[in-house]
Amino acid sequence: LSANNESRGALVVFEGLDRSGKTSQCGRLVSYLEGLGHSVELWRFPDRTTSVGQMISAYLTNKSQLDDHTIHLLFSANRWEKRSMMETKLKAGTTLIVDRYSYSGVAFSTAKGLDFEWCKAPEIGLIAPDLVVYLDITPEKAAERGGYGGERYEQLEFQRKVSQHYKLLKDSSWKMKVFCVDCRL
Ligand code: 2DT
Repeated sequence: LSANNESRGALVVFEGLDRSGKTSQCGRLVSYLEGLGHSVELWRFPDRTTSVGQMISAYLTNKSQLDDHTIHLLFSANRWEKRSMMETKLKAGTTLIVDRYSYSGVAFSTAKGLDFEWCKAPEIGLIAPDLVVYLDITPEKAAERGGYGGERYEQLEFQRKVSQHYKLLKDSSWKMKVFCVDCRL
C-alpha cells in the first residue's frame, strides 16, 4: 500500500450503504493491524465534532433544512478541515482506516439529482485513498439488519437510489481503487 514511501501510513476507506457493515469492518481491521504492531487510527466522516460537523449533524437529524448543494459543500468542507491532520498522520507513519469519504459525498448527492461533475469538483485535492473497500449489499438486505435509525437518509427508497449511484461511481473513471466485498449473503 505504500510503494513509494516505506514509512508512510496507508489511507484505507470503507464505503457502502447504511447498515452494510462499514463500522464493524473498520473496527475489525483496526484491531487486526494494531495486533500486528502497526500505528493505526479509526476515522469517520462526517466528523460531527467540528463546527461544520455540527451543522451536518443538525441536518441529518432533521433539526435544520439546507439546500442540497449547501450540504454537499459542507460534507466536503468537513473533509477539507481534516486534510492537513490526515497528511500529518500519514507522513508520520500512521495508517488511517476511514468510515466513509468522498465516495459517500458523491453517491448521496448525485442520488438526489445533483450533477456528477459538480459533485466531484470540491473533492479535487483531498488525499486520495490507497484503497477503497466497497461493502456490496442490496438495500433490501441492509434494511433487514436491525432496521435503520431515524436519520434523514435512512429510508429504503433513497438507499436504493444511493446504491445505483455507488455503482455508477464504481464504474466511472474516478481515480480510486475499488475493491468490492460481496456481503449480500
Ligand atoms: P453516518 O451514518 O455514517 O454517520 O453517515 N454522507 C456522508 C453524505 O451524504 N455525504 C458525505 O460526504 C458523507 C461523508 C451518508 C451519515 C450520512 O451522511 C451521508 C450517511
